[in-house]
Amino acid sequence: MTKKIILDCDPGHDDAIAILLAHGNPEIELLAVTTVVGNQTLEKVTRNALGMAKVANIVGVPFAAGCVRPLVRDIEIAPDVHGESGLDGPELPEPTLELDSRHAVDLIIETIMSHPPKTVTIVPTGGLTNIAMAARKEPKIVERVKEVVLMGGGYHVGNWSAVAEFNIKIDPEAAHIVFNEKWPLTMVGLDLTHQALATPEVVEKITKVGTKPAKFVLELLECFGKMYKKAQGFDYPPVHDPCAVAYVIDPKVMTTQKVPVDIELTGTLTLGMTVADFRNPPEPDCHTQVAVKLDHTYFWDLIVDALERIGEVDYDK
Ligand SMILES: [Ca+2]
Repeated sequence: MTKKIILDCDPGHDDAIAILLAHGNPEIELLAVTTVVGNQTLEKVTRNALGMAKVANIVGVPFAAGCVRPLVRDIEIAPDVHGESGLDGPELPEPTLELDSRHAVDLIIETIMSHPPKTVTIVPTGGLTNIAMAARKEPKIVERVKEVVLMGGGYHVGNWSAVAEFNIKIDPEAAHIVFNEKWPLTMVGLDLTHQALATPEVVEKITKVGTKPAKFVLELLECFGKMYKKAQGFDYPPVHDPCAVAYVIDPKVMTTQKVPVDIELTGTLTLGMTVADFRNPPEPDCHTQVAVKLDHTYFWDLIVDALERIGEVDYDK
């Protein structure tokens, strides 16, 4: 049984690698890729997603563009981490895949409702605007999905403020909706993704793959590494988004802990914080859990394996 996912993303260096992992891993059936404003404008991240389809030779999967701005707040983008294009570093090929004519929110709803109950997992790796809109437009999706496995938040650390992570902070109202709906939700936050460092050993393994898509990933990591060093002082870049996909492939790639999580909407210093309440054992109906500890070797081996399976793609042709 493959695991059917909708990847809702804002590529983004780490989103790009999440797309490659989802496409290359045999356990995953990629039903749709949807884009949302985040690391860059909707126009730029959508172009980047389509470019990644070309790099990985993804055909027959609908790609749709979603919300151009957060529900309430002004647009905040992250050029200091992802550059002006949203995917600075490698040269992105001209996309050939055509964008689906549907709005991402409609594609998400139609995809979930047209599959049997509890078979589709939503994997958001950007702000939660599209997912919140989908839950409001068609509330039946909440019972119908298998689960939501998102990259975002952090129960002990932030990156867009002292306590808030970018994906949550840019649209906290959307995050509030998504965390409070009763679907099973796994938060793969900074606590976990800061362990997913692209170390020299990782770079060496990817170099050995030797294909054009692998070289593309190396160029992504090189640029991402420089940006991360400058922006946040990391020696090696944390590659956040594929961690959420890896959890869907095999939950054993990380440990998790059940805990209630809510989103701060009114704090003056803490807006967008994912507030996890560890005081008591979770209630039996607790529907949220957080990712805690990553198996670093297993995680990167999944990425290398996906690249090997994708094989050579002469995407300039
Ligand atoms: Ca992202």
